[in-house]
Amino acid sequence: MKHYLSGRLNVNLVGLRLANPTMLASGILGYSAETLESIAESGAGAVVTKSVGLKPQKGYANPTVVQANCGLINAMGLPNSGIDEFVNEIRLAKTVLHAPLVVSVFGFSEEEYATVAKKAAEVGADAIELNVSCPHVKETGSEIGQNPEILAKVVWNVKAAVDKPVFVKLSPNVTDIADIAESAVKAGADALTAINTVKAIAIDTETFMPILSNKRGGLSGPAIKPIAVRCVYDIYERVKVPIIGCGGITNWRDAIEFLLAGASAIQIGTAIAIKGCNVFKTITHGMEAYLKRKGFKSVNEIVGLSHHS
Ligand code: RRO
Repeated sequence: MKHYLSGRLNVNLVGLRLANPTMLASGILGYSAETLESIAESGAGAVVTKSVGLKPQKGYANPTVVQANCGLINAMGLPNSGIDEFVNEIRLAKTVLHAPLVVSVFGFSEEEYATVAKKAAEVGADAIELNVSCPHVKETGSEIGQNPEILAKVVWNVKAAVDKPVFVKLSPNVTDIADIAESAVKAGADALTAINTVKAIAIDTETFMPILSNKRGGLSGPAIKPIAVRCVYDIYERVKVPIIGCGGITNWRDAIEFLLAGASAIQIGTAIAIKGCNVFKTITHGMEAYLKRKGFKSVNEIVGLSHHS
């Protein structure tokens, strides 16, 4: 792998070799092979696609995104081309990408999750990320991920269908995320991604109406970072599998904070919309300088350090 040089930032994430711990989060620019490759070229250690389901889906009407004070609220409604079309993009991505490709999948039943995951894995996905945490689409996403028994069935079915690592992306919109994490791990999850967006709403004071066409959406960006760090911290205390931190990371210090809380890698989404793709290089350079300054030879040495007082 071109970018995997032996160095301080190298990470082995359940067998996936990342040149550095930054990853493109699902949902941002993850529709085509071309954009996935340009993100990897910008310095991401791995990329995650937009979530794909069994059948094509248009998503919600506009407006689907609204800016909040410290982030974005979105309700896209899982727009996607369906897995039978998307396999072409996965195949193409595999021919051009120099970083691991993670395909995010969703379904409306445990069988659907397994079918989509199997098709993605068969055409070359290096890992599968299960979206069991989209906060605003009925009968999928967090309706699955908020229920430990249903979640376990989904994870179990997917694990039985694919021989690639399975990440489970968790919702913060639950009473105890560590309980949910434990259930996913017991069912076979190889790694956990924490977190998806936080349920939110924005109301237009002139029209008196919610701004998004779906009314409710998911909040991302700096506003949710402390929530996400707490979720990673709680999960790290409960389970042994690697955690991928996600939520409001915009600079190297945010990334380091997630690692200290227990994340082995981190995902970046909203910051790309705000700062552009350079954010990957800015963050990795900052992380490298920090590790050097603190005398660490590998980024892996600081994972979970805040738990060992
Ligand atoms: O498509 C969306 O509306 C969406 C998804 Br799949 C998700 O997982 N999280 C989110 O905030 N929006």
